[in-house]
Amino acid sequence: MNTEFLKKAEEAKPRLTNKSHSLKSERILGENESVVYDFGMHLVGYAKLYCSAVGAHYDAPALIKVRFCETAQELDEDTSAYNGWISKGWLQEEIIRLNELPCKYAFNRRFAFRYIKVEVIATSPKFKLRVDKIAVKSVTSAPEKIAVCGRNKLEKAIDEVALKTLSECMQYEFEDGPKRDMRLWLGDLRLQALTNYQTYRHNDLVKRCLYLFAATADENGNISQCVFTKPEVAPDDTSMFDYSLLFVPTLYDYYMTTGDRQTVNELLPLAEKQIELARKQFDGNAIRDCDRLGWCFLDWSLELNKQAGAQAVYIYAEKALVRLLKELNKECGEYESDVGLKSVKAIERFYDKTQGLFVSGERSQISYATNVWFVLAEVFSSQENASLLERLKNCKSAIKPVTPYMMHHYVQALINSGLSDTGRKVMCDYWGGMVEKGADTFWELYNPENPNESPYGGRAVNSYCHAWSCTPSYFLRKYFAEG
Ligand code: RAM
Repeated sequence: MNTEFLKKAEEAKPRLTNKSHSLKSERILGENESVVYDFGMHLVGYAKLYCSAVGAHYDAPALIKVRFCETAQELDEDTSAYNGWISKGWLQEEIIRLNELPCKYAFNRRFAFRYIKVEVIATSPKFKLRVDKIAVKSVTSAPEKIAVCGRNKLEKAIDEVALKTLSECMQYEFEDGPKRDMRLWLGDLRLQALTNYQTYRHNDLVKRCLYLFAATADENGNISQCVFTKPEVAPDDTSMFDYSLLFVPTLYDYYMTTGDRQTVNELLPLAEKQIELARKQFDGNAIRDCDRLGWCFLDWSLELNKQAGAQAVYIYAEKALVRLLKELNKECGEYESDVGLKSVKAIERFYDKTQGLFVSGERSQISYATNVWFVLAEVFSSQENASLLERLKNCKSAIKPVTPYMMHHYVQALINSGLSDTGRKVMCDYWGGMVEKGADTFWELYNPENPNESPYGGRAVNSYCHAWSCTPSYFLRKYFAEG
């Protein structure tokens, strides 16, 4: 652990502000009866239940089950059927005994929710239970309010939900999702930072997160995919090819926004290190494939082959490094020539001239992920990229995005290729689809063709307020502000 960097991260730790919310109720619940409380908006915070016994003197503890749900659909989810590979521990439900009544029961876990469902499992024939009040203290490190933007009702609604999504994920760090995993991931951070620069401008929070990643890099300088901060700061023991590399453009964006030369000078060697380490994955100038799940992320589609997309992310990151070095008036010749070689090789190895699309892996798989990242990597001109994106749209077999993370990159690729209007429409259709389905905050996974999409083996653990889906607020301000 680099203690100097850790100290800098801790110095930039924000204060959380909190707000009180409460709901009163008269409902009296007998065994197997339940009630749902709707707070009318998504909240991240700490809840207290005020309960009392109704009837004769209570002669047994009341046994209740309390569920916290981010969306109305989640209320209908049969959580007992969830058997996926991500821990059941994330399910937001508790079975508790109220030993004395009346009582005030405070949950010590922080929850993310709009709805709270209270179900009585057992009382006794002598008494029933009344939940008199639920009080919630919600928390965030986002500054108060940002004016909503957009040229029509739908865009304004999308912006409002996106702003709320980002602010709910702004805690002591930029969390990926306040329901799960509640921690700092690099891919999410990059998009949160971009959106933050256009909205809340809490730039010290970005700085803190950059230092947290830097402090926890391993002895070779490799940056982990995510960082835990409780009980103390620690890196995850795994890294992903693309996420480590994305440290570079995240640092570049931070510098271009803040001009904070001191931070950037301190973190620059680590940015260079990510490029150096990523080179180990190459045979000459072409990247090797790898079948370990999660070696490179790109998107949460389990059938996606990551080989070619990984090379595109490498080129994208190395170009960001070249730009950053130029900004700092530092030598960048070696990176420039390397990125040239890797780009030529990428076209030779992965570009299928007949189809006019990039293909990946042994089976020459076509996907949005691969092609979009090559557009972002700018191995072709913007005009050529525009035609490539047109061919991609018409390619029926192309694997489509399943997360707002991948959709963000698709919209960005359209904008960069001079197809802003299409980008805006794609954004409105995709994020607007979630708004139409009642989203108060945007989701981790959204596949309009499959409402049950989940890479985890069940959507009960999906997060419905997820950092990487906040970027319409970035697009609307940066590219679509006028007109
Ligand atoms: C999910 C996390 C996070 C993402 C990783 C790759 O489990 O919630 O958002 O960055 O996957």
